[in-house]
Amino acid sequence: MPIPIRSKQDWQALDAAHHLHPFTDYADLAAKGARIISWAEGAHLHDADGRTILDGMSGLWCVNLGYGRRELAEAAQRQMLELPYYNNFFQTAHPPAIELAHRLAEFAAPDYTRVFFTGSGSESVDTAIRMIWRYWQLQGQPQRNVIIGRRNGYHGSTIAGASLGGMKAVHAQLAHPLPGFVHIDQPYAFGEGAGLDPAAFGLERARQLAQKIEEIGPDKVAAFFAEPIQGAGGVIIPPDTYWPEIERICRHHGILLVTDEVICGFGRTGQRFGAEYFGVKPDLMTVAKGLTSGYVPMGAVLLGARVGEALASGGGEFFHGYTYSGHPVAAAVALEVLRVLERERVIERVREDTGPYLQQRWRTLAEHPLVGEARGLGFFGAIELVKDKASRERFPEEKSAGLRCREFCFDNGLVMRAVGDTMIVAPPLILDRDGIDELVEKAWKCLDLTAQALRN
Ligand code: PXG
Repeated sequence: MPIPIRSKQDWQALDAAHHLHPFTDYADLAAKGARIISWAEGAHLHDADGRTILDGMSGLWCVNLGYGRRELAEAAQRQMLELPYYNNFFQTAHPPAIELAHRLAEFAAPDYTRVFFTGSGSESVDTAIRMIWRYWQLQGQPQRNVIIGRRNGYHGSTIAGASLGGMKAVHAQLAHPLPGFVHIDQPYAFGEGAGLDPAAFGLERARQLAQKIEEIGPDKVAAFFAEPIQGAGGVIIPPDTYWPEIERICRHHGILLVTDEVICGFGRTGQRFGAEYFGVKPDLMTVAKGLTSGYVPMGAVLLGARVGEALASGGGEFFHGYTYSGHPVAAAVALEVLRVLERERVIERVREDTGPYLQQRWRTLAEHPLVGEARGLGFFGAIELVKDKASRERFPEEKSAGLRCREFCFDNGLVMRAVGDTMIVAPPLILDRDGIDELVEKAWKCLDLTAQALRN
């Protein structure tokens, strides 16, 4: 039976009565009613009011290949008819999961040779944490179990992911953040490095890791776990000095390095992974989102030789897995995504053509009176809304500059997200030059509207 056809008002009423949304202020939502997105094609959404909206966020950083891809739908349908489900527990497997593990190992060659499948980014993060603990147990060093993350990092919404993440508001709602997760400061140059040379600031932030390791005791630290570029935290791009120094410190102390590639993976930086962009080789990488372009849920952990071989070479059973680990339908879609990435040279285009073009156009927003900085990389963009460009002074919180800008964007045909007063975009990787022009023109117009509203 198809989904029934109802009026927008009916959808909103049913939604308000029964549906608890993720990351939502329910009183706020009840007052306004949900925006109802009806269908989408390419990089554009269509809502229940009949409006067309450029999706500057690829859904939630995931629909990298754009909407309406027949080959992805057909891959799912074929697999559902052939084998809609079977598990990979208890010494069984099926061709889609095996083929995807093989193709991912080729995609991530030569450094990542093994794959563990999950159902989401959060599950990938939990899995990586379980692997880190298991690795050190197998090494005979179970006391090495502290994991270092970063303030304002985001690693998903399970209790482990939320504890590893460094979102203050999230921690405040955890009755008991898990022990064994500690945090260092983020490499947020615009917000926290004013007046400092970016290269020096990057090194200072990286060296906090060394200090933290000394403080805890090097023999107790298991891993450092971070996003190459913080996404949910506001598209925070570390200075070039940051990641190589982080890697050096991890190697010096023998601790594992994990990059959370849930957003950066599969081409958003113009390279396969964020770590590759910054020239580092983590021991583990968590992925999700772009792996299936968001068409069906799936995540994975990619393992380099150090942890991969240790886990695979025995020591007894690894008591971890999900019903949907390696789900055949998700695996079939992911295989098709990898084919499209290759056939359409999606990552190369972002690296060589559309990424540089987006960055050149995006930087022009810095000339707007409301913008303190316009930064970006690959298919990431961020702008900082400020009251005063020179001093970087922000608007008072009650002005809700970011949220107002977001509303103007929605009403004028653009999805741009607000993280406080940082406006961010991460458009589908298939966006062409015309789409990029549309994105930047709409963003400028909405900045004008926001500036006008803030004057009143
Ligand atoms: N790691 C990172 C780096 C993420 O960005 C997760 C893990 C968790 O993935 P799942 O699939 O469990 O959601 C994420 C998810 C936002 C926003 O508002 C970002 C995410 C999810 C929802 C909202 O920017 N990232």
